Amino acid sequence: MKNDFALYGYFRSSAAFRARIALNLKGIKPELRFVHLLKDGGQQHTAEYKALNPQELIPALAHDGHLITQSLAIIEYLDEIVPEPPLLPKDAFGRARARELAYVVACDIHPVNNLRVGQHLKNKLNVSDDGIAIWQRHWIKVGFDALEKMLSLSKDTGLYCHGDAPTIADICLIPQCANARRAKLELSPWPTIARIEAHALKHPAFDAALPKNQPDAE
Ligand SMILES: N[C@@H](CCC(=O)N[C@@H](CS)C(=O)NCC(=O)O)C(=O)O
Repeated sequence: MKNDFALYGYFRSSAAFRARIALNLKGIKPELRFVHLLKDGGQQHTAEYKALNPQELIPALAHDGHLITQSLAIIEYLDEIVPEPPLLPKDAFGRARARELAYVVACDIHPVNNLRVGQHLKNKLNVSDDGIAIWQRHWIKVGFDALEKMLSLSKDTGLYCHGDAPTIADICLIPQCANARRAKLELSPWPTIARIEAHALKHPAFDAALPKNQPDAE
């Protein structure tokens, strides 16, 4: 395997945070290419970056002449080329459950709270900053209420979302916890989520991926 990884990211981006955790768990140290999502009107919108990712979103991972976008695709790609430690459970039901939990965050909570959604609400629909904050907190609450039940009622939940080792579910959940705090939500209404976050952040792969620990952190 060629060791020529480069990650396009931004310290605050929770989707890039997911990719950073997966890379850390696999022991891969990519070259970091910073895409500031606010500076210059958003560097994700430059012609140079648009040519790489027509979606104008981060993260993107360059490896061995390929460019992969979408954090979930990046995570599963890394898991295939570097199988240990696995990011998905060994059994089919376990894999389905870990993906199910991951998708609650990545497909249902995060997309409606993305930067471009907030910008559209503000610039085109005249929603105030307070209105956008209410919107964001609402969708996090809806998702976390469901996730809390899915986690607390299942015997498959362990120290992490599924069992006692980190999976794709934790890789999505922990960055979303950081987003919740940025939206001024405490995690106390969701004790299982809070417990899993506290445990995960003791793992160096999660801690090193935190926004505050990135070289471009402001
Ligand atoms: N589904 C995508 C979402 C990527 C995404 O939304 N990234 C955000 C940062 S967390 C972004 O680049 N936002 C830029 C914008 O909204 O203009 C993934 O999982 O990679």
